[in-house]
Amino acid sequence: MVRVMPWAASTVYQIYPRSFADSDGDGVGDLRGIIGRLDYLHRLGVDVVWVSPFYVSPMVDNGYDIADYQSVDPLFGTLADVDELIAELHARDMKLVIDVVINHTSDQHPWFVESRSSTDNPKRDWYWWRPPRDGKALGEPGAEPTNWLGFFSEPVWEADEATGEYYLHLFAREQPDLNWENPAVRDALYAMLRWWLDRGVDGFRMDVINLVSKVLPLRDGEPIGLTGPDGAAYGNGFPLFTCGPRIHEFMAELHREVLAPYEAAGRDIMTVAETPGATTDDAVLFTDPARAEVDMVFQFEHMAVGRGASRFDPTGWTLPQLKAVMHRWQEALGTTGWNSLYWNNHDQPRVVSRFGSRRPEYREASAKALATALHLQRGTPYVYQGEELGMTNFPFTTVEQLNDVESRNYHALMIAAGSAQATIMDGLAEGSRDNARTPMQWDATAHAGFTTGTPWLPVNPNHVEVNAAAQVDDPESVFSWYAALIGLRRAEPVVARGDFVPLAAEHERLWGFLRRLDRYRLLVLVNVSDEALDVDLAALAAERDESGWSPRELVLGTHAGQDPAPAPERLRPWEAAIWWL
Ligand code: TEU
Repeated sequence: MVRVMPWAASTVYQIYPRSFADSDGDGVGDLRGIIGRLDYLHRLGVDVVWVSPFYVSPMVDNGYDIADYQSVDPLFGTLADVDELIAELHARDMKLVIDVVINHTSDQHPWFVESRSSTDNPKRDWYWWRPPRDGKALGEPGAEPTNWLGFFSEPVWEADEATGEYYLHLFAREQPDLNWENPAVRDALYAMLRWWLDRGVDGFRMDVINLVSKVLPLRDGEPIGLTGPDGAAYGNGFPLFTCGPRIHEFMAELHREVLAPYEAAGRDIMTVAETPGATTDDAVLFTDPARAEVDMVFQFEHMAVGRGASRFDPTGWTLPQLKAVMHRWQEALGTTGWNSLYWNNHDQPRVVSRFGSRRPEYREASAKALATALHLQRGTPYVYQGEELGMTNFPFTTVEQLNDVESRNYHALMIAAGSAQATIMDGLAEGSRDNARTPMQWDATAHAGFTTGTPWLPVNPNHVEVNAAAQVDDPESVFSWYAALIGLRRAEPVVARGDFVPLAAEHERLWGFLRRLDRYRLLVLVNVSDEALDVDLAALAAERDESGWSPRELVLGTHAGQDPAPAPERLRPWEAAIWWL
Protein backbone atom coordinates (compact mmCIF):
# COMPACT_ATOMS: atom_id res chain seq x y z
CA MET A 1 0.00 0.00 0.00
CA VAL A 2 1.45 3.34 -1.02
CA ARG A 3 1.89 5.70 1.93
CA VAL A 4 0.03 9.03 1.63
CA MET A 5 2.56 11.73 2.46
CA PRO A 6 1.12 13.57 5.50
CA TRP A 7 2.92 16.91 5.14
CA ALA A 8 0.85 18.76 2.48
CA ALA A 9 -0.80 21.07 4.99
CA SER A 10 2.36 21.54 7.09
CA THR A 11 4.83 24.39 7.19
CA VAL A 12 8.41 23.78 8.38
CA TYR A 13 10.45 26.36 10.34
CA GLN A 14 14.22 26.04 10.09
CA ILE A 15 16.37 27.03 13.04
CA TYR A 16 20.15 27.58 12.76
CA PRO A 17 20.80 26.98 16.48
CA ARG A 18 23.97 29.07 16.61
CA SER A 19 22.01 32.21 15.69
CA PHE A 20 18.47 31.73 17.01
CA ALA A 21 18.43 32.40 20.77
CA ASP A 22 21.22 32.34 23.40
CA SER A 23 20.09 31.26 26.88
CA ASP A 24 23.42 31.39 28.73
CA GLY A 25 25.02 34.61 27.53
CA ASP A 26 27.98 33.05 25.72
CA GLY A 27 27.03 34.83 22.50
CA VAL A 28 26.01 31.62 20.73
CA GLY A 29 22.46 30.32 20.37
CA ASP A 30 21.57 27.05 22.09
CA LEU A 31 18.83 24.45 22.60
CA ARG A 32 17.46 26.06 25.75
CA GLY A 33 17.18 29.29 23.80
CA ILE A 34 15.01 27.44 21.28
CA ILE A 35 12.88 25.92 24.06
CA GLY A 36 12.28 29.43 25.38
CA ARG A 37 10.91 30.59 22.02
CA LEU A 38 8.51 27.73 21.17
CA ASP A 39 5.39 29.81 21.92
CA TYR A 40 6.59 32.32 19.30
CA LEU A 41 6.82 29.51 16.73
CA HIS A 42 3.45 28.11 17.81
CA ARG A 43 1.93 31.57 17.34
CA LEU A 44 3.42 31.76 13.83
CA GLY A 45 1.58 28.50 13.18
CA VAL A 46 4.41 26.25 11.97
CA ASP A 47 3.99 22.59 12.92
CA VAL A 48 7.41 21.17 12.10
CA VAL A 49 10.73 22.54 13.34
CA TRP A 50 13.98 21.59 11.55
CA VAL A 51 17.04 22.30 13.66
CA SER A 52 20.45 22.45 11.94
CA PRO A 53 23.20 20.29 13.54
CA PHE A 54 23.77 20.64 17.28
CA TYR A 55 26.05 17.61 17.73
CA VAL A 56 29.67 17.54 18.95
CA SER A 57 31.71 19.26 16.25
CA PRO A 58 34.97 21.20 15.82
CA MET A 59 32.70 23.76 14.08
CA VAL A 60 34.84 24.10 10.96
CA ASP A 61 31.54 24.23 9.04
CA ASN A 62 29.46 25.34 12.03
CA GLY A 63 28.31 21.85 12.92
CA TYR A 64 28.03 20.30 9.45
CA ASP A 65 31.27 18.53 10.43
CA ILE A 66 30.03 16.03 12.99
CA ALA A 67 32.41 14.30 15.39
CA ASP A 68 29.76 12.35 17.35
CA TYR A 69 26.33 11.76 15.81
CA GLN A 70 24.68 10.75 19.09
CA SER A 71 25.54 13.77 21.16
CA VAL A 72 25.01 17.49 21.75
CA ASP A 73 27.93 19.89 21.57
CA PRO A 74 28.31 21.64 24.95
CA LEU A 75 28.05 24.90 23.01
CA PHE A 76 24.38 24.04 22.36
CA GLY A 77 23.48 22.14 25.54
CA THR A 78 22.86 18.50 26.46
CA LEU A 79 20.94 15.44 25.34
CA ALA A 80 18.53 16.19 28.15
CA ASP A 81 17.84 19.52 26.43
CA VAL A 82 17.01 17.65 23.22
CA ASP A 83 14.62 15.43 25.17
CA GLU A 84 12.96 18.53 26.65
CA LEU A 85 12.77 20.19 23.24
CA ILE A 86 11.04 17.09 21.83
CA ALA A 87 8.61 16.99 24.75
CA GLU A 88 7.84 20.72 24.56
CA LEU A 89 7.28 20.55 20.79
CA HIS A 90 5.02 17.50 21.10
CA ALA A 91 3.07 19.26 23.86
CA ARG A 92 2.27 21.94 21.26
CA ASP A 93 1.44 19.32 18.61
CA MET A 94 4.63 20.28 16.77
CA LYS A 95 7.36 17.98 15.47
CA LEU A 96 11.16 17.96 15.48
CA VAL A 97 13.18 17.20 12.37
CA ILE A 98 16.92 16.92 12.98
CA ASP A 99 19.67 17.56 10.43
CA VAL A 100 21.83 14.51 9.70
CA VAL A 101 25.07 14.99 7.78
CA ILE A 102 25.87 11.47 6.62
CA ASN A 103 27.78 12.06 3.39
CA HIS A 104 30.78 13.03 5.49
CA THR A 105 31.95 13.29 9.08
CA SER A 106 34.36 15.59 10.84
CA ASP A 107 38.01 14.56 10.59
CA GLN A 108 37.79 14.39 14.41
CA HIS A 109 35.14 11.66 14.30
CA PRO A 110 36.55 8.45 15.89
CA TRP A 111 35.71 6.56 12.70
CA PHE A 112 38.07 8.80 10.69
CA VAL A 113 40.71 8.89 13.40
CA GLU A 114 40.81 5.08 13.18
CA SER A 115 40.58 5.02 9.38
CA ARG A 116 43.58 7.35 8.92
CA SER A 117 45.73 5.55 11.52
CA SER A 118 46.99 2.92 9.05
CA THR A 119 46.34 1.52 5.60
CA ASP A 120 45.22 -1.79 7.11
CA ASN A 121 42.97 -0.40 9.83
CA PRO A 122 39.53 -2.14 9.77
CA LYS A 123 37.90 1.25 9.15
CA ARG A 124 40.27 2.26 6.33
CA ASP A 125 37.53 1.54 3.77
CA TRP A 126 34.96 3.60 5.68
CA TYR A 127 36.31 6.61 3.79
CA TRP A 128 37.67 7.25 0.29
CA TRP A 129 41.44 6.66 0.31
CA ARG A 130 43.53 6.59 -2.90
CA PRO A 131 47.31 6.50 -3.64
CA PRO A 132 48.95 9.30 -5.67
CA ARG A 133 48.10 8.79 -9.32
CA ASP A 134 50.49 7.80 -12.12
CA GLY A 135 53.27 6.85 -9.69
CA LYS A 136 53.78 10.49 -8.67
CA ALA A 137 54.91 11.42 -5.19
CA LEU A 138 52.33 12.41 -2.57
CA GLY A 139 51.78 16.16 -2.83
CA GLU A 140 53.35 16.43 -6.33
CA PRO A 141 51.25 18.54 -8.74
CA GLY A 142 48.77 16.32 -10.56
CA ALA A 143 49.16 13.45 -8.07
CA GLU A 144 45.61 13.87 -6.73
CA PRO A 145 43.41 10.92 -7.74
CA THR A 146 40.92 13.21 -9.54
CA ASN A 147 40.94 16.86 -10.63
CA TRP A 148 37.67 17.88 -8.96
CA LEU A 149 37.20 21.33 -7.42
CA GLY A 150 35.19 21.03 -4.21
CA PHE A 151 32.18 23.03 -2.96
CA PHE A 152 34.46 25.23 -0.91
CA SER A 153 36.84 26.31 -3.69
CA GLU A 154 39.54 23.79 -2.80
CA PRO A 155 40.82 20.50 -4.27
CA VAL A 156 38.82 17.54 -2.94
CA TRP A 157 41.83 15.35 -2.09
CA GLU A 158 43.93 15.90 1.03
CA ALA A 159 47.40 14.34 1.22
CA ASP A 160 47.94 12.25 4.34
CA GLU A 161 51.69 12.02 5.01
CA ALA A 162 51.31 9.33 7.68
CA THR A 163 49.96 6.73 5.26
CA GLY A 164 51.13 8.19 1.93
CA GLU A 165 47.62 8.38 0.47
CA TYR A 166 44.92 10.97 -0.23
CA TYR A 167 41.43 11.11 1.27
CA LEU A 168 38.35 12.58 -0.40
CA HIS A 169 36.43 15.61 0.93
CA LEU A 170 33.87 17.31 -1.28
CA PHE A 171 33.64 20.11 1.28
CA ALA A 172 36.32 21.26 3.74
CA ARG A 173 39.39 19.06 4.30
CA GLU A 174 38.04 18.61 7.82
CA GLN A 175 34.93 16.92 6.32
CA PRO A 176 36.09 13.56 4.86
CA ASP A 177 33.50 11.77 2.72
CA LEU A 178 32.16 8.48 4.05
CA ASN A 179 32.36 5.53 1.69
CA TRP A 180 28.74 4.42 1.23
CA GLU A 181 29.89 1.58 -1.02
CA ASN A 182 30.90 -0.11 2.26
CA PRO A 183 27.81 -1.75 3.83
CA ALA A 184 29.38 -1.44 7.28
CA VAL A 185 29.22 2.35 6.91
CA ARG A 186 25.55 2.25 5.93
CA ASP A 187 24.71 -0.12 8.78
CA ALA A 188 26.41 2.16 11.31
CA LEU A 189 24.55 5.19 9.98
CA TYR A 190 21.21 3.37 9.97
CA ALA A 191 21.74 2.34 13.60
CA MET A 192 22.39 5.98 14.48
CA LEU A 193 19.18 7.11 12.74
CA ARG A 194 17.16 4.48 14.58
CA TRP A 195 18.73 5.69 17.87
CA TRP A 196 17.35 9.18 17.22
CA LEU A 197 13.92 7.84 16.22
CA ASP A 198 13.85 5.85 19.46
CA ARG A 199 14.65 9.11 21.27
CA GLY A 200 11.48 10.62 19.74
CA VAL A 201 12.54 12.77 16.81
CA ASP A 202 9.99 13.04 14.02
CA GLY A 203 12.22 13.10 10.97
CA PHE A 204 15.47 13.87 9.20
CA ARG A 205 16.77 16.53 6.89
CA MET A 206 19.53 14.64 5.09
CA ASP A 207 22.41 16.91 4.17
CA VAL A 208 23.69 16.54 0.57
CA ILE A 209 22.39 12.98 0.60
CA ASN A 210 22.50 12.74 -3.21
CA LEU A 211 26.32 12.88 -3.05
CA VAL A 212 26.73 9.53 -1.29
CA SER A 213 26.80 7.50 -4.51
CA LYS A 214 29.86 8.34 -6.64
CA VAL A 215 30.48 7.15 -10.23
CA LEU A 216 33.10 4.36 -10.07
CA PRO A 217 35.90 4.17 -10.83
CA LEU A 218 36.57 7.72 -9.68
CA ARG A 219 37.77 9.78 -12.62
CA ASP A 220 38.56 13.33 -13.75
CA GLY A 221 35.88 15.86 -14.65
CA GLU A 222 35.90 18.15 -17.68
CA PRO A 223 38.24 21.19 -17.22
CA ILE A 224 36.53 24.28 -15.77
CA GLY A 225 39.17 26.89 -16.62
CA LEU A 226 40.52 27.24 -13.09
CA THR A 227 43.85 25.98 -11.75
CA GLY A 228 44.80 24.98 -8.25
CA PRO A 229 47.59 26.39 -6.08
CA ASP A 230 49.96 23.80 -7.61
CA GLY A 231 49.03 24.82 -11.16
CA ALA A 232 46.99 21.67 -11.84
CA ALA A 233 43.80 22.29 -13.87
CA TYR A 234 40.58 21.79 -11.94
CA GLY A 235 37.76 19.64 -13.37
CA ASN A 236 34.01 19.48 -12.82
CA GLY A 237 33.23 16.51 -10.63
CA PHE A 238 29.52 17.34 -10.27
CA PRO A 239 28.33 14.83 -12.90
CA LEU A 240 30.48 12.20 -11.18
CA PHE A 241 29.32 12.65 -7.59
CA THR A 242 25.71 13.92 -7.74
CA CYS A 243 22.87 11.40 -7.97
CA GLY A 244 25.32 8.60 -8.71
CA PRO A 245 24.41 5.11 -9.97
CA ARG A 246 23.42 3.63 -6.58
CA ILE A 247 21.70 6.65 -5.02
CA HIS A 248 18.16 5.32 -5.30
CA GLU A 249 19.24 1.88 -4.17
CA PHE A 250 20.75 3.49 -1.06
CA MET A 251 17.69 5.68 -0.40
CA ALA A 252 15.32 2.72 -0.74
CA GLU A 253 17.57 0.69 1.57
CA LEU A 254 17.65 3.51 4.15
CA HIS A 255 13.86 3.70 4.04
CA ARG A 256 13.52 -0.09 4.37
CA GLU A 257 16.16 -0.51 7.09
CA VAL A 258 15.35 2.60 9.16
CA LEU A 259 11.95 4.20 8.50
CA ALA A 260 9.60 1.39 7.43
CA PRO A 261 9.31 -0.35 10.81
CA TYR A 262 8.46 2.93 12.55
CA GLU A 263 5.94 3.87 9.87
CA ALA A 264 4.39 0.41 10.16
CA ALA A 265 4.00 1.13 13.88
CA GLY A 266 2.06 4.31 13.03
CA ARG A 267 4.82 6.93 13.30
CA ASP A 268 4.72 9.77 10.73
CA ILE A 269 8.39 10.48 9.96
CA MET A 270 9.33 13.38 7.67
CA THR A 271 12.31 12.83 5.38
CA VAL A 272 13.79 15.72 3.41
CA ALA A 273 16.68 15.04 1.07
CA GLU A 274 18.98 17.98 0.34
CA THR A 275 19.97 17.30 -3.25
CA PRO A 276 22.28 19.89 -4.84
CA GLY A 277 22.31 19.38 -8.61
CA ALA A 278 19.21 17.18 -8.66
CA THR A 279 16.93 17.62 -11.65
CA THR A 280 13.15 17.37 -11.74
CA ASP A 281 13.54 13.80 -13.05
CA ASP A 282 15.72 12.94 -10.06
CA ALA A 283 13.18 14.54 -7.74
CA VAL A 284 10.33 12.40 -9.06
CA LEU A 285 12.41 9.29 -8.44
CA PHE A 286 13.33 10.43 -4.91
CA THR A 287 9.78 11.45 -3.88
CA ASP A 288 7.38 9.12 -5.74
CA PRO A 289 5.59 7.54 -2.74
CA ALA A 290 5.42 4.20 -4.60
CA ARG A 291 9.25 4.07 -4.50
CA ALA A 292 9.38 4.60 -0.70
CA GLU A 293 12.58 6.67 -0.68
CA VAL A 294 12.04 10.18 0.82
CA ASP A 295 9.09 12.55 1.27
CA MET A 296 10.55 15.59 -0.48
CA VAL A 297 13.76 17.12 -1.81
CA PHE A 298 15.46 20.49 -1.39
CA GLN A 299 16.43 21.40 -4.94
CA PHE A 300 18.57 24.37 -5.99
CA GLU A 301 17.59 25.43 -9.51
CA HIS A 302 15.63 28.52 -8.43
CA MET A 303 18.54 29.49 -6.19
CA ALA A 304 20.75 29.60 -9.27
CA VAL A 305 18.57 32.29 -10.92
CA GLY A 306 20.57 35.54 -11.12
CA ARG A 307 23.86 33.78 -10.52
CA GLY A 308 26.69 33.16 -13.00
CA ALA A 309 29.75 31.03 -12.28
CA SER A 310 28.94 30.82 -8.56
CA ARG A 311 26.71 32.15 -5.81
CA PHE A 312 29.18 35.04 -5.57
CA ASP A 313 28.70 36.05 -9.21
CA PRO A 314 25.42 38.04 -9.32
CA THR A 315 24.24 38.43 -12.93
CA GLY A 316 20.81 40.06 -12.50
CA TRP A 317 17.51 38.21 -12.95
CA THR A 318 14.05 38.63 -14.44
CA LEU A 319 10.73 37.48 -13.06
CA PRO A 320 10.04 35.29 -16.13
CA GLN A 321 13.34 33.48 -15.44
CA LEU A 322 12.41 32.85 -11.81
CA LYS A 323 8.85 31.82 -12.66
CA ALA A 324 10.02 29.48 -15.42
CA VAL A 325 12.21 27.50 -13.01
CA MET A 326 9.62 27.29 -10.25
CA HIS A 327 6.79 26.50 -12.67
CA ARG A 328 8.85 23.69 -14.17
CA TRP A 329 9.24 22.15 -10.71
CA GLN A 330 5.51 22.60 -10.05
CA GLU A 331 4.77 20.82 -13.33
CA ALA A 332 7.27 18.02 -12.76
CA LEU A 333 6.01 17.20 -9.26
CA GLY A 334 2.38 18.09 -10.00
CA THR A 335 0.99 14.59 -9.87
CA THR A 336 3.78 12.26 -8.64
CA GLY A 337 6.20 13.17 -5.88
CA TRP A 338 6.43 16.25 -3.67
CA ASN A 339 8.30 19.54 -3.55
CA SER A 340 9.90 21.62 -0.83
CA LEU A 341 9.12 25.31 -1.22
CA TYR A 342 11.75 27.69 0.07
CA TRP A 343 13.40 31.04 -0.46
CA ASN A 344 15.80 30.89 2.45
CA ASN A 345 17.91 28.61 4.59
CA HIS A 346 21.23 28.86 6.42
CA ASP A 347 23.09 28.69 3.09
CA GLN A 348 21.19 31.37 1.16
CA PRO A 349 21.17 35.16 1.38
CA ARG A 350 17.93 36.76 2.59
CA VAL A 351 15.19 36.62 -0.06
CA VAL A 352 13.96 40.19 0.50
CA SER A 353 17.48 41.44 -0.32
CA ARG A 354 17.78 39.11 -3.29
CA PHE A 355 14.38 39.24 -5.03
CA GLY A 356 12.58 41.95 -3.04
CA SER A 357 12.41 45.71 -3.51
CA ARG A 358 15.57 47.82 -3.32
CA ARG A 359 13.41 50.69 -1.98
CA PRO A 360 13.22 50.67 1.84
CA GLU A 361 9.58 51.77 1.79
CA TYR A 362 8.70 48.56 -0.04
CA ARG A 363 10.83 46.12 2.01
CA GLU A 364 7.88 44.80 4.04
CA ALA A 365 5.46 44.73 1.09
CA SER A 366 7.97 42.86 -1.06
CA ALA A 367 8.64 40.36 1.72
CA LYS A 368 4.90 39.63 1.93
CA ALA A 369 4.57 39.44 -1.86
CA LEU A 370 7.41 36.93 -2.20
CA ALA A 371 5.99 34.90 0.69
CA THR A 372 2.61 34.74 -1.06
CA ALA A 373 4.09 33.62 -4.38
CA LEU A 374 5.90 30.79 -2.56
CA HIS A 375 3.39 29.65 0.07
CA LEU A 376 0.50 29.40 -2.40
CA GLN A 377 2.41 26.93 -4.58
CA ARG A 378 2.00 23.14 -4.35
CA GLY A 379 4.51 21.60 -1.93
CA THR A 380 5.62 22.00 1.69
CA PRO A 381 6.81 25.53 2.53
CA TYR A 382 9.86 26.21 4.70
CA VAL A 383 10.31 29.41 6.70
CA TYR A 384 13.89 30.15 7.69
CA GLN A 385 14.43 31.95 11.00
CA GLY A 386 13.86 35.69 10.56
CA GLU A 387 12.34 35.34 7.07
CA GLU A 388 8.93 35.79 8.75
CA LEU A 389 10.13 39.22 9.90
CA GLY A 390 11.46 40.36 6.55
CA MET A 391 15.05 40.22 7.84
CA THR A 392 17.61 41.41 5.29
CA ASN A 393 21.20 40.73 4.32
CA PHE A 394 23.91 42.19 6.53
CA PRO A 395 25.94 45.14 5.16
CA PHE A 396 29.24 43.22 4.93
CA THR A 397 32.14 45.35 3.66
CA THR A 398 35.27 43.36 4.53
CA VAL A 399 36.20 39.67 4.37
CA GLU A 400 37.29 39.89 8.02
CA GLN A 401 33.63 40.33 8.99
CA LEU A 402 32.82 36.92 7.43
CA ASN A 403 32.81 33.66 9.39
CA ASP A 404 31.74 31.16 6.73
CA VAL A 405 34.41 28.75 5.47
CA GLU A 406 32.87 28.77 1.99
CA SER A 407 33.08 32.56 1.74
CA ARG A 408 36.61 32.82 3.11
CA ASN A 409 37.89 30.06 0.82
CA TYR A 410 36.24 31.73 -2.18
CA HIS A 411 37.95 34.99 -1.29
CA ALA A 412 41.35 33.24 -1.19
CA LEU A 413 40.73 31.47 -4.52
CA MET A 414 39.72 34.65 -6.31
CA ILE A 415 42.57 36.70 -4.86
CA ALA A 416 44.96 33.97 -6.09
CA ALA A 417 43.26 34.13 -9.49
CA GLY A 418 43.94 37.89 -9.63
CA SER A 419 40.39 39.22 -9.17
CA ALA A 420 39.93 42.70 -7.74
CA GLN A 421 39.22 42.82 -4.00
CA ALA A 422 36.22 45.14 -4.53
CA THR A 423 34.64 42.76 -7.07
CA ILE A 424 35.18 39.79 -4.79
CA MET A 425 33.71 41.66 -1.83
CA ASP A 426 30.64 42.75 -3.82
CA GLY A 427 29.99 39.11 -4.67
CA LEU A 428 30.52 38.01 -1.07
CA ALA A 429 28.24 40.72 0.31
CA GLU A 430 25.52 39.55 -2.09
CA GLY A 431 25.98 35.78 -1.78
CA SER A 432 27.69 34.89 1.48
CA ARG A 433 25.92 32.35 3.68
CA ASP A 434 26.73 34.64 6.62
CA ASN A 435 23.84 36.84 5.44
CA ALA A 436 21.52 34.12 6.76
CA ARG A 437 23.52 33.51 9.92
CA THR A 438 23.50 36.87 11.69
CA PRO A 439 21.54 36.62 14.94
CA MET A 440 17.74 36.42 15.01
CA GLN A 441 16.28 39.86 15.63
CA TRP A 442 13.92 39.50 18.62
CA ASP A 443 13.65 43.16 19.67
CA ALA A 444 15.23 46.60 19.43
CA THR A 445 17.48 46.20 22.50
CA ALA A 446 21.23 45.59 22.40
CA HIS A 447 22.11 42.58 20.26
CA ALA A 448 18.41 42.36 19.25
CA GLY A 449 17.58 40.36 22.37
CA PHE A 450 19.53 37.43 20.93
CA THR A 451 22.15 37.35 23.69
CA THR A 452 23.24 39.15 26.83
CA GLY A 453 26.82 38.46 25.77
CA THR A 454 28.80 39.33 22.66
CA PRO A 455 27.18 37.73 19.60
CA TRP A 456 29.40 35.35 17.62
CA LEU A 457 28.42 37.20 14.43
CA PRO A 458 27.36 40.86 14.44
CA VAL A 459 23.64 41.68 14.71
CA ASN A 460 22.21 43.54 11.73
CA PRO A 461 22.02 47.26 12.65
CA ASN A 462 18.45 47.36 11.23
CA HIS A 463 17.23 45.21 14.14
CA VAL A 464 16.02 48.42 15.76
CA GLU A 465 13.12 48.47 13.30
CA VAL A 466 13.14 44.88 11.96
CA ASN A 467 12.39 42.65 14.95
CA ALA A 468 9.80 40.22 16.32
CA ALA A 469 8.65 42.40 19.22
CA ALA A 470 7.54 45.10 16.77
CA GLN A 471 5.60 42.64 14.64
CA VAL A 472 3.90 39.83 16.60
CA ASP A 473 0.98 42.02 17.67
CA ASP A 474 0.78 44.06 14.46
CA PRO A 475 -1.88 42.63 12.11
CA GLU A 476 -0.18 44.37 9.17
CA SER A 477 3.31 42.99 9.88
CA VAL A 478 5.29 40.52 7.79
CA PHE A 479 5.02 38.10 10.73
CA SER A 480 1.21 38.32 10.71
CA TRP A 481 1.14 37.80 6.95
CA TYR A 482 3.27 34.65 7.21
CA ALA A 483 0.93 33.42 9.98
CA ALA A 484 -2.07 34.03 7.70
CA LEU A 485 -0.45 32.13 4.81
CA ILE A 486 0.46 29.22 7.10
CA GLY A 487 -3.08 29.16 8.48
CA LEU A 488 -4.59 29.24 4.98
CA ARG A 489 -2.59 26.16 3.97
CA ARG A 490 -3.81 24.31 7.02
CA ALA A 491 -7.44 25.40 6.48
CA GLU A 492 -7.85 25.00 2.73
CA PRO A 493 -7.27 21.66 0.96
CA VAL A 494 -7.01 23.51 -2.36
CA VAL A 495 -3.79 25.11 -1.07
CA ALA A 496 -2.45 21.90 0.45
CA ARG A 497 -3.36 19.50 -2.36
CA GLY A 498 -4.72 21.47 -5.31
CA ASP A 499 -3.03 21.53 -8.70
CA PHE A 500 -0.97 24.49 -9.97
CA VAL A 501 -1.79 26.37 -13.19
CA PRO A 502 0.62 29.15 -14.19
CA LEU A 503 -0.74 32.33 -15.80
CA ALA A 504 1.02 35.13 -17.73
CA ALA A 505 4.29 33.19 -17.55
CA GLU A 506 6.20 35.77 -19.61
CA HIS A 507 4.87 38.82 -17.75
CA GLU A 508 7.79 40.85 -16.39
CA ARG A 509 6.03 42.03 -13.22
CA LEU A 510 2.96 39.84 -12.58
CA TRP A 511 3.25 36.49 -10.84
CA GLY A 512 -0.15 34.88 -11.38
CA PHE A 513 -1.43 31.34 -11.05
CA LEU A 514 -4.44 29.21 -10.19
CA ARG A 515 -4.80 26.52 -7.58
CA ARG A 516 -7.65 24.07 -8.25
CA LEU A 517 -9.17 21.16 -6.33
CA ASP A 518 -12.56 19.72 -7.26
CA ARG A 519 -14.88 22.72 -7.63
CA TYR A 520 -12.59 25.05 -5.66
CA ARG A 521 -10.43 27.55 -7.56
CA LEU A 522 -8.07 30.15 -6.17
CA LEU A 523 -6.62 32.97 -8.25
CA VAL A 524 -3.27 34.22 -6.91
CA LEU A 525 -2.02 37.58 -8.18
CA VAL A 526 1.27 39.13 -7.04
CA ASN A 527 2.76 42.40 -8.30
CA VAL A 528 6.53 41.84 -8.19
CA SER A 529 7.50 45.46 -8.83
CA ASP A 530 7.77 48.95 -7.37
CA GLU A 531 5.04 50.32 -9.66
CA ALA A 532 1.25 49.80 -9.70
CA LEU A 533 0.12 47.17 -12.20
CA ASP A 534 -3.01 46.80 -14.34
CA VAL A 535 -4.08 43.16 -14.72
CA ASP A 536 -5.95 42.03 -17.84
CA LEU A 537 -8.23 39.44 -16.23
CA ALA A 538 -9.89 38.58 -19.55
CA ALA A 539 -6.49 37.74 -21.01
CA LEU A 540 -5.70 35.51 -18.03
CA ALA A 541 -9.06 33.77 -18.37
CA ALA A 542 -8.50 33.36 -22.11
CA GLU A 543 -5.28 31.44 -21.33
CA ARG A 544 -7.60 28.88 -19.72
CA ASP A 545 -10.06 29.09 -22.64
CA GLU A 546 -12.54 30.90 -20.47
CA SER A 547 -14.41 34.02 -21.52
CA GLY A 548 -13.79 35.93 -18.32
CA TRP A 549 -13.35 35.75 -14.54
CA SER A 550 -15.20 37.63 -11.84
CA PRO A 551 -13.30 36.85 -8.65
CA ARG A 552 -16.04 36.59 -6.07
CA GLU A 553 -14.25 36.90 -2.74
CA LEU A 554 -10.89 38.11 -1.43
CA VAL A 555 -9.42 35.29 0.64
CA LEU A 556 -6.28 37.14 1.74
CA GLY A 557 -4.82 40.41 0.56
CA THR A 558 -1.72 42.29 1.65
CA HIS A 559 -3.64 45.53 1.12
CA ALA A 560 -7.04 44.36 2.38
CA GLY A 561 -8.92 47.11 4.22
CA GLN A 562 -7.18 49.86 2.29
CA ASP A 563 -9.02 52.45 0.19
CA PRO A 564 -9.66 51.78 -2.61
CA ALA A 565 -10.47 48.19 -1.74
CA PRO A 566 -8.27 45.57 -3.41
CA ALA A 567 -9.34 44.79 -6.97
CA PRO A 568 -7.88 42.03 -9.16
CA GLU A 569 -7.62 44.36 -12.14
CA ARG A 570 -5.21 46.76 -10.44
CA LEU A 571 -2.44 45.89 -8.00
CA ARG A 572 -0.52 48.38 -5.90
CA PRO A 573 3.29 48.09 -5.81
CA TRP A 574 4.13 44.64 -4.34
CA GLU A 575 0.44 43.93 -3.67
CA ALA A 576 -0.47 40.26 -3.33
CA ALA A 577 -4.04 39.01 -3.32
CA ILE A 578 -5.73 35.62 -3.24
CA TRP A 579 -9.27 35.37 -4.65
CA TRP A 580 -11.90 32.64 -4.78
CA LEU A 581 -12.97 32.26 -8.43
O1 TEU B 1 24.98 22.39 1.76
C1 TEU B 1 25.41 21.82 0.58
C2 TEU B 1 25.18 22.68 -0.63
O2 TEU B 1 24.95 22.18 -1.69
C3 TEU B 1 25.28 24.13 -0.64
O3 TEU B 1 24.16 24.72 -0.09
C4 TEU B 1 26.60 24.50 -0.03
O4 TEU B 1 26.37 24.79 1.32
C5 TEU B 1 27.19 25.71 -0.66
O5 TEU B 1 26.45 26.83 -0.22
C6 TEU B 1 27.25 25.64 -2.18
O6 TEU B 1 27.43 26.95 -2.67
C7 TEU B 1 24.93 21.50 2.88
C8 TEU B 1 24.66 22.32 4.12
O7 TEU B 1 23.38 22.95 3.99
C9 TEU B 1 25.78 23.33 4.25
O8 TEU B 1 25.53 24.24 5.32
C10 TEU B 1 27.07 22.59 4.47
O9 TEU B 1 28.14 23.52 4.47
C11 TEU B 1 27.32 21.55 3.39
O10 TEU B 1 26.16 20.80 3.04
C12 TEU B 1 28.35 20.54 3.86
O11 TEU B 1 27.79 19.77 4.90
